[in-house]
Amino acid sequence: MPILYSFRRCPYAIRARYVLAFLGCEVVLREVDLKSKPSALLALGGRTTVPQMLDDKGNRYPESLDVMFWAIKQTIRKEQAERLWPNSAVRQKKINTWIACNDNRFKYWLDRYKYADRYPEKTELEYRQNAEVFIKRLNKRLGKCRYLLGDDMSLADIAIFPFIRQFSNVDKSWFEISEYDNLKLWLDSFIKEDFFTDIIMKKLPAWQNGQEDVLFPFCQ
Ligand SMILES: N[C@@H](CCC(=O)N[C@@H](CS)C(=O)NCC(=O)O)C(=O)O
Repeated sequence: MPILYSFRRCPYAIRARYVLAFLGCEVVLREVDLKSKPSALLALGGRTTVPQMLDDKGNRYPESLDVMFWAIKQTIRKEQAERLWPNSAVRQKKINTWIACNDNRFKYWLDRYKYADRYPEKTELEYRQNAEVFIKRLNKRLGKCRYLLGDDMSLADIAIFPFIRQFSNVDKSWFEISEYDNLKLWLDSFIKEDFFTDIIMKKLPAWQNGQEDVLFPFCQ
């Protein structure tokens, strides 16, 4: 069975676990303590960020998107996979563009907004305002349709919502009264579900070498 190194609160790991669970792809889950990474992960060499997956042939999937696309390819839930990653070059390009904006631009400002004290060049408010450029785009788009690409949830939604969850948690009371109502509804449609709280975000102790395997998704 594939092995997934993961960290519960990491937004990249959340999106990888979400797609795996949504598409019913079973893996052995190893919760990593980022301050003391297990030697089995370090021994892989090179990139040791999480999420990181090894399939049963020993192939390595070092990034969250690699894991998500592995699940799309492996799953027997072909219809659901096709909705997440439609067989249309135009739609795939749109998904990639949304994800690139999130990963390459929004994440930069999000990190600074979250840890404004570590980046004294600007104020927390300025960092938030920079992050809000993407927030506004999302909110506008979600005023037109339920998900970023239309009526169906796609890989773009799953790849992005964990980062918006982080954004909303920096100043919860501000976010709650903010003008971003479409975004709030969309975010809640992910994070208020039992699927999210009980399966994706289930708490686990850090993995110890030799312990019994923890199979993920837990149960559906
Ligand atoms: N581009 C990577 C980013 C993964 C990443 O940065 N993960 C963080 C946790 S949220 C991590 O492993 N940090 C520990 C480290 O950098 O050593 C992906 O998509 O998987």
